[in-house]
Amino acid sequence: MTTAIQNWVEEIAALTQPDKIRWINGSEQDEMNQLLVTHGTFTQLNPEKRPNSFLARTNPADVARVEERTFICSEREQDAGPTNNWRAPAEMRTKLNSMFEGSMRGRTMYVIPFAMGPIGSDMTRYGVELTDSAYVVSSMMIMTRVSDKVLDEINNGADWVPAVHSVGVPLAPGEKDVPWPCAPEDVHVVQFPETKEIWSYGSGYGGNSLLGKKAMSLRIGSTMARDEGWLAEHMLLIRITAPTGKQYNVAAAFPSACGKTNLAMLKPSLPGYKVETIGDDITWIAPSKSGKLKAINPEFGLFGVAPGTGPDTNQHALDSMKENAVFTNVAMTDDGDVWWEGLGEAPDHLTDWLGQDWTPESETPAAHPNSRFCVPMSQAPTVSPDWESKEGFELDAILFGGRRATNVPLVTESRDWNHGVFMGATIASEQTAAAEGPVGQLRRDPFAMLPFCGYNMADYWNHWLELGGKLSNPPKIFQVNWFRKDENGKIMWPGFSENTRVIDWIISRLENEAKGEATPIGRIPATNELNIEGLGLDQPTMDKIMAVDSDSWLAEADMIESFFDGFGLALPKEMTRQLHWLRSQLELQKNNLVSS
Ligand code: OXD
Ligand code: MN
Repeated sequence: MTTAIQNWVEEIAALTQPDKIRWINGSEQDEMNQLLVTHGTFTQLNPEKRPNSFLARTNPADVARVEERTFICSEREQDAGPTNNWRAPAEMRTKLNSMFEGSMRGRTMYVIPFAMGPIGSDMTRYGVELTDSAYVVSSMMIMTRVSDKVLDEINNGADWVPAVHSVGVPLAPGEKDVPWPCAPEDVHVVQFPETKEIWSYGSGYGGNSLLGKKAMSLRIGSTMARDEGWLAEHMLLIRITAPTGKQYNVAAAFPSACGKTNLAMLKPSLPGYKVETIGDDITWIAPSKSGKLKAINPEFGLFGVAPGTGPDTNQHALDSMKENAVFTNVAMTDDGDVWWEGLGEAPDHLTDWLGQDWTPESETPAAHPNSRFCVPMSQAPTVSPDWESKEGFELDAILFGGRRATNVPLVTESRDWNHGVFMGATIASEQTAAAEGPVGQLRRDPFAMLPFCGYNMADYWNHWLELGGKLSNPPKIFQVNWFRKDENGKIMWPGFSENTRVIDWIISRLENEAKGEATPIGRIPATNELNIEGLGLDQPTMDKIMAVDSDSWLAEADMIESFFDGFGLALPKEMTRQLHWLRSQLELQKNNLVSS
């Protein structure tokens, strides 16, 4: 055992004062699940319907990531940038010390050694999470590779990220625990980028407590990536086989709850296509020897949004959760199975996510809008046989998307890498239930990384620009939007499986077969280039789906400018240049002059 880890465990135990310390080696899944059932945190689902699967109901105040309580504590405020909550490290340490003092009293502190990425890959990074929550132990065993081998790697000199988590509810001797202990008033999710440390307090919800995921793989990950010359991204990763037999690796960044898992498990609607899942939420990307980018999924499981996942939207996801699944805040059927909005017709009676009776007449949803399923990646029927490849997958294309009712066409190809970075930097999306805050409001979510970038977002754009400049064969970058609405508020594009048609066009651009049509915002499919056969969409609707309206885009350019202004001098000049170019092209289009 490494002395460094041992010393750290003892130091945190001295601070948090748990009753017991338990080292986890990856073999404890069943034991933890049974413990959680006994404790009342888990309800075992009907084994005949869903073997070895469990439902957790959280405290109703602990259901999502809490962005206003997520902190980046870099030495200099400007290194956190205007999109992060910054606190001075010393001030935060004092606060954390008093919050964590005695916070594990009456509980067991679990020591979880975990790997993000296949153990032994040069792209993999290691971490150790200390937690007083058995729910976190059970979920970390699904979401990450928990193993003694991690300690061996660390013993052999690998770097590791220390992560401390407490639900923040110490127990007095003899005090009875509640099924879902948490301290919602005091939630803190804290990252120290310079020392690569994570501290999370007060929440058991996965996005705040499974520290290998957002905290390590994205917030600390992005700072490691900046320092070491790679990219840690909020992206899905898929391998597509085209009818020609040729394979393409594609990564795509969409904000939370905007369909990454659906695209990651796409059931192609066009004959001859096949999509294999490599990852659905996080992708780590590094330059390859051949001047391309190669990518891995550092995670080991899926932690997907349940509502909206149904036979028409994502049958593959449903197939992945037939057994060995942990559900959180979904509804329960009278025969002990799960249900959520979007799964099909509602049964006459359910127990809702709050544990109350529910009928189709009820006015509240049966499942919380951010309720989740958590299953091993290997259970996805679409999982690539190579998904654990240590070498990674060379990327052919990167997609950026968001949920946009207006302005943004179905698909747009960037002119080049730098323009692609501008596209990523200017993603906006209507807010969803994955984080606290008003659902539906448009917010800029650059690279879908707004809540996940561990340093100044403007420096992050610069890192992307610099990295791209070093690649001899960078992937092509596209923007997609499945969510454009007509004047009656109806989404015009059928989406889901039919997104294969967009992929089909993207591949024909990669092969230089389709020519596309240049617009001020990039290249869109020329009329007849997108295969819409059998969709029943008429040309006027397609025109609306693809339209690039000069006036609305000039207004969008103003919005982008005020967003960029917030970054002050840190904003890369290249971003301003791209914005000028966009405006000038829009003016040309508006005046009916030729655009490039
Ligand atoms: C997630 C999120 O849970 O992005 O993946 O919030
Ligand atoms: Mn996510």
